[in-house]
Amino acid sequence: MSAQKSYLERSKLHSNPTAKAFLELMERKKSNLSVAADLTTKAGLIELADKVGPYICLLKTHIDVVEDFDQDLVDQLTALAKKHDFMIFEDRKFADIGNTVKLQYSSGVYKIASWSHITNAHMVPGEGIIQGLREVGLPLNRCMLLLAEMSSAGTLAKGDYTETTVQMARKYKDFVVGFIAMKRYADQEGDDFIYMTPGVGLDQTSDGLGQQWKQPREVVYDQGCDVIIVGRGIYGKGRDPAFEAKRYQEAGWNAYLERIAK
Ligand code: BMP
Repeated sequence: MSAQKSYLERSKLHSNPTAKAFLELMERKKSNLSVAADLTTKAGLIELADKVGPYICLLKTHIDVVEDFDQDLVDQLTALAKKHDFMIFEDRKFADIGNTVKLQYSSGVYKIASWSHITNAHMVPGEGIIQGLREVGLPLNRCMLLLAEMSSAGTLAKGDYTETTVQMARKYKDFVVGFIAMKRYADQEGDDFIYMTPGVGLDQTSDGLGQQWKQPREVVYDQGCDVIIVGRGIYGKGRDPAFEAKRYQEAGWNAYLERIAK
């Protein structure tokens, strides 16, 4: 079971170079925290990334909400990723046919594939979506996650949909390295998926718009997931992002240490 292995042990066996580097980074930095930086200005996003940078393994962006996006934002985020040693995950949630997602991933204003180490997609269109993204991403050493489940109330991503998503990930595991999921699924021979879980908050349980927040320990220790994704719990109104990021880093890492010691 990969849940019982350390990130370092898993990195040694991983076949995807970016997933391998990501697992090494988590161990080196003692962080399984990803900050969901849903900010709408370039200055705000850069300031947050710089403040939380020392505590995170992954910066998760929604680049299309930034009102004054430009190439300089990408350059600055890339420089901050180097300075603080984190990776970037554009949470694009692709959901179209293979040919269209190829264009959305490689081209347009954002050129996501040129800077985002990891991206993700819904399986609604069928496996062509993976094939399209893979054609663009694999030569650039990128990788992706599939949304197998969601954190929001009433999500349709469950049951057979989740199971088929896992099968598709197994079929394309040179490029699909993990899931957005609420729990770890049963491993098969050769599986080592990275499980990332949004909807994590130490102080609140819901936002009135369907989001459901769980405790880091519940996610990492009880459910066996690898990365906690935290947004408003860190940058929300009145919060000190560096202080909160450190708090979540410790909570996530302690839960991981407890898990591998099981
Ligand atoms: P917050 O911690 O502020 O609720 O932010 C959660 C982040 O994770 C958001 O960026 C959201 O888009 C993302 N997310 C989620 O909340 N649930 C999912 O199932 C998948 C997500 O990507």
